[in-house]
Amino acid sequence: MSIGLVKEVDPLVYRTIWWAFGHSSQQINVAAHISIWYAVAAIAFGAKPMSERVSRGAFLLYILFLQLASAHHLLADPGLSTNWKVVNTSYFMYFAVLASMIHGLTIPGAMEVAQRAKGFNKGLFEWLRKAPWGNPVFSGVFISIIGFGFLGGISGVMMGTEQLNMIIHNTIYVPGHFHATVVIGTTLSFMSLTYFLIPVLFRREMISPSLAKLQPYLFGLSMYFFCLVMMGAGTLGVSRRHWDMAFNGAALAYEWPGAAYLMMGLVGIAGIAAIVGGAIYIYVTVGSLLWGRKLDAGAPSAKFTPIPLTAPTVTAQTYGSAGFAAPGTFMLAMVFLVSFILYYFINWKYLSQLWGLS
Ligand SMILES: [Cu+2]
Repeated sequence: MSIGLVKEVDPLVYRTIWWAFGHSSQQINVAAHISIWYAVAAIAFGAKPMSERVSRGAFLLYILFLQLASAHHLLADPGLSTNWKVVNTSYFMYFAVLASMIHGLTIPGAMEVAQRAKGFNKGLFEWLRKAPWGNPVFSGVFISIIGFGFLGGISGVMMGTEQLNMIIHNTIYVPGHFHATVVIGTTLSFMSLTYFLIPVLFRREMISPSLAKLQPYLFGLSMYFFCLVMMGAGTLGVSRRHWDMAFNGAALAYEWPGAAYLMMGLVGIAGIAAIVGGAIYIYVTVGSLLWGRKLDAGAPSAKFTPIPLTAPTVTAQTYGSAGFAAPGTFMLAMVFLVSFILYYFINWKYLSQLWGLS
């Protein structure tokens, strides 16, 4: 524009290109954190993907369809047709959602198969109960998988539906959603992997194993709560990108229900708890790099990382039940499906009450 080649920029074209790059760049970290989940299944359990071909196919679906989800940023923009919005965000985007659900099924499924092969074969969930919950490499990733799927995934599909988007567009629900995908999904996964990398790559013993064990729980679970109350406040309509939700002193002030203020207060408290979790992470990791006992090449330390050995020596002859290799994971997937359907239809009901047609 300054050298006179372009006369004017159509804001809609600008926004479409902006989000085509802006949303797509988020997929780099999503692909990385999903890869970390696969890596940690192998590191903590010696697990292999249930079907490598299906997992590769899911990554291909990301490449083909995740970028189209960029359109969800434009759902409230005038000038784009409803058809264009719906085709992008409510048809093509679901192929990307399918990919995430495949990863979300096959990674815990691979963990279950590996655990069952080691003999943790009782009932639906012995494999999960006897998982190394004291190992931050595993606990962080598992908290990440559940939070990314249940909080980030379900809310993402709701938001991507053109009509339902009108309930929460540009409210504080939006940061509630993306803290579930990016902080619980990506940040927590990256944190978990560093607990493995510090002894293996940087050859240092962790300085404070008990703090390292606590950290994913404190950070992850406070972020669960943070996202839930933020999405709750957004459902009531609290706007984002404004320092004063009540617009005090404005000519058209708005009275929020008390619950909106309460939930925004809880966002602050949960945020402080998460910051403490983040500070512990920095202390443990940077501290281990600086002051952790040096591990000589090839010499394993008794304290290595807080990873207890989980594998019993006996290998089960058969495992699984009713024709399922991973029945516990299948059960978890059904819980996910029911939550998904309920939440989706509750929001349609809510929309119908906000916007009466008669
Ligand atoms: Cu986006």
